[in-house]
Amino acid sequence: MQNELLNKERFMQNVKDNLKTLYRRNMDEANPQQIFQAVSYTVKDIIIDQWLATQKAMDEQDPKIVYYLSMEFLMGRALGNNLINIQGYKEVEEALKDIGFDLNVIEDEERDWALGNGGLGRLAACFLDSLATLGYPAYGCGIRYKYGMFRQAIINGYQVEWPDNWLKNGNPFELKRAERAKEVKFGGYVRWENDEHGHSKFIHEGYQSVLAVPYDVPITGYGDYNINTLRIWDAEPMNIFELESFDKGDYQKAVQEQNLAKNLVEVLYPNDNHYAGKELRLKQQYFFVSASIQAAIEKYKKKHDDIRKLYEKAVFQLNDTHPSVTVAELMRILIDEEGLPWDEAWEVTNKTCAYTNHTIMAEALEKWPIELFSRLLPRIYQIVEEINRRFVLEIQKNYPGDSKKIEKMAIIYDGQVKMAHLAIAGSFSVNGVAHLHTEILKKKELKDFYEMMPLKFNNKTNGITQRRFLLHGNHLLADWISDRIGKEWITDLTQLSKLKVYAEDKKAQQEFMNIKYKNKERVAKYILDHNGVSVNPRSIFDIQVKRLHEYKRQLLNILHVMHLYNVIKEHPEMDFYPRTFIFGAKAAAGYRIAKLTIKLINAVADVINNDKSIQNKIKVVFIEDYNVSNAELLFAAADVSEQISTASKEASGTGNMKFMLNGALTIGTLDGANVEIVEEVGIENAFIFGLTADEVIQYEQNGGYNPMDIFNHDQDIRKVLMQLINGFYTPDEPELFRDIYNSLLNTHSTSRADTYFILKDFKEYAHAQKRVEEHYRNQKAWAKSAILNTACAGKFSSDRTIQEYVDDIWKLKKVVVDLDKK
Ligand code: B1N
Repeated sequence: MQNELLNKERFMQNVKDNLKTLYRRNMDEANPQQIFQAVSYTVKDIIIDQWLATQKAMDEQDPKIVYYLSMEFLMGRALGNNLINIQGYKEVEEALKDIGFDLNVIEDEERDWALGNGGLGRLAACFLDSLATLGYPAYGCGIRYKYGMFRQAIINGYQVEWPDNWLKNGNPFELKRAERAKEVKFGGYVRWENDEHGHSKFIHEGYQSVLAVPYDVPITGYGDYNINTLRIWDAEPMNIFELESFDKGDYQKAVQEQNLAKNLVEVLYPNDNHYAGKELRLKQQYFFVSASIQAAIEKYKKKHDDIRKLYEKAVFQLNDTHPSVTVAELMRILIDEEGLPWDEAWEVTNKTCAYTNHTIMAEALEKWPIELFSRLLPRIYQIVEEINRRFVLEIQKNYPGDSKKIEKMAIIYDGQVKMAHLAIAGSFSVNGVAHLHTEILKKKELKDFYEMMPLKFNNKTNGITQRRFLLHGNHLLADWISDRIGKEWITDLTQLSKLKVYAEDKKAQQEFMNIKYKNKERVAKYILDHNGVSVNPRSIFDIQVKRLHEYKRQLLNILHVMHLYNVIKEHPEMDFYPRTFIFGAKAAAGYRIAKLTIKLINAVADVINNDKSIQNKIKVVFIEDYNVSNAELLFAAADVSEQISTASKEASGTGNMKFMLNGALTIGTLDGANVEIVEEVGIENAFIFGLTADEVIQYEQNGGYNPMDIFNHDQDIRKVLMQLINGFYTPDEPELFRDIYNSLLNTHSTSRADTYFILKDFKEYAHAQKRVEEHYRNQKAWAKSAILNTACAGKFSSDRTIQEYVDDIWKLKKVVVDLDKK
């Protein structure tokens, strides 16, 4: 085995032993779930030694640690990934095959760890993978939701949500650390008291407590022996015993605390790029932040007495504003518990916190009503008030007499606590997630902050881990690449540029397209099994998978499919290259128009897929329950990657990078990281269309545009739009898609017509799609572009992103792990 810790015979013996201890079964009596559990425990045993060795090395070397604070970690499955990272995948696959089991089937027994919504949560997971692989000391800090992202079923074309009871069969990789539990306090009131030296002190009383109990999960890095930790917090009641006796303690309070603990971590809020303002959400935020910061400080104090130097050993990276209450919680601990004066506490806080912004969507901005915030977190609110008072003085100093600046920049204004402003004021670094996004932050969204503190601002273009999204998700391509350029790309993705010499090589082109074909066959089978629809792997696989959101414009895609269908029906003789349009998307449970868009896609699919007259020229498929695991299959099988957001709205995107890495060509707008993708691969190897970010912003500042002009003058578009309201796709309910029609053409109380410029970009999109078809007809030209997409994806490794965070923000040193010392 490549990993000398792994010995095939010993590995299988351990699997057998685990089967016996866990289930009293022999191999030949075990079912796939039981094998999954037994194999996972065996892998965990191997990992544990390396984990301990890393812990020990950390203890000795006492390095600075990054704490990546995030409400979401969209991990996907652990088993396959861990086998890849400890370099034992192929060997375990063989060993299982010897006894008649398929590792793929065993992997499918694991539930996805869906502790996140979409890009933001998956980014956090990719970062953990890269941090461990590069050997940097890091903790992921999050919440152990009992129910993760809901599971989606499509019933009669509609999305139906099912609870994601992911822990039902237990989690073989987690470790409960009851001894590290922390108390977190909510509510109550605060009063002053003088201590023995006559200093005034805050006393917090009448609060409710919960016990935050950490579960540690090992994060394997590829190759070397570095194992980091993801620490996710569960909530338990503090005073469980009081419940059992009526005369002991405060029964009422005990019941309340019991309920608080039960509700706190029950479920992940299924909103992406949207803030709902729910009280429980703020509780979740403070809960995991307080527990994580307490644990970090406890760790620091084991080795150091001077809390004023905390920043030398710890940095708190805030994954968007969701954990930005960190700024105030750290101040609270430094002042109330560590006894620092305000100025010193503020200096420490400011040197320890850093903030990443992930979106400019106005509806995602977190603003808490003062009433709610101060009731839930009375002491934290006092501190925020004082931070705000001093920050406003700062603004006044910079802009004397300019009350507009205060209005725009204050942390507390208009009855609300603005979490982004708190995060910016309290951090030494503020970064965006792609070049264009950071420029928009500086010039528009956060302009005032940028002007007052330009040095804080920096860009860190997102990335993805090639270990999961190529090495694990696309074995065939991974092997093909390694055969040509060696295996270094696994930990240095820039090596892929060595593939450029194969772009025009006939044999290489053939092989590359054959691999794509095999991956398309795999997805075709998945679609047949799950959707009962048969699709042709020789057709162009055109894929849009991501959360459903109006700004991502799945609607543009499906309206264009409707248009193509019209054209084919009108011109049956026309030459048309067969295409399979694949969608996958979850809509937030309360997002009406998004859910209606899912219904539209499925209604269109029903009609088109069953129309024999078009001879399978178009198929439309909606992948149910899009998640990290089926995403891995889809990226590997894509010819065309749909990245068609309204320019300026998608901060970065990361699916775009996963498709590119697997050799898909992008059809997209100049938005987010698409801009950088095109920079790397060349505009001739992508299909770029539509308004630019500057143009969109221009229109927005002038009150939009008039979609009616387009409706009146463009017959193709008019025909498609009329089909939304004439029952063409849903004869029983002709009015079903009226709201979509209205969103495109009518001005509403809440927004302009066609807020996302779908009709404005339609013609150019259709034209770009024609270019896709022409390009695909020339298989050599296509193969060349596809190879170049993979060859030019080197920049988009999260290893590169993490190295930039380390160099510019975190200033970490690698931990050297000596396995013999375990
Ligand atoms: O973060 C990703 C980016 O690649 C995407 O472009 C961006 O849309 C995504 C509130 C969010 N931004 N904001 C969120 C998620 C959950 C929530 O409750 C906002 N997600 C993104 C990684 O940078």
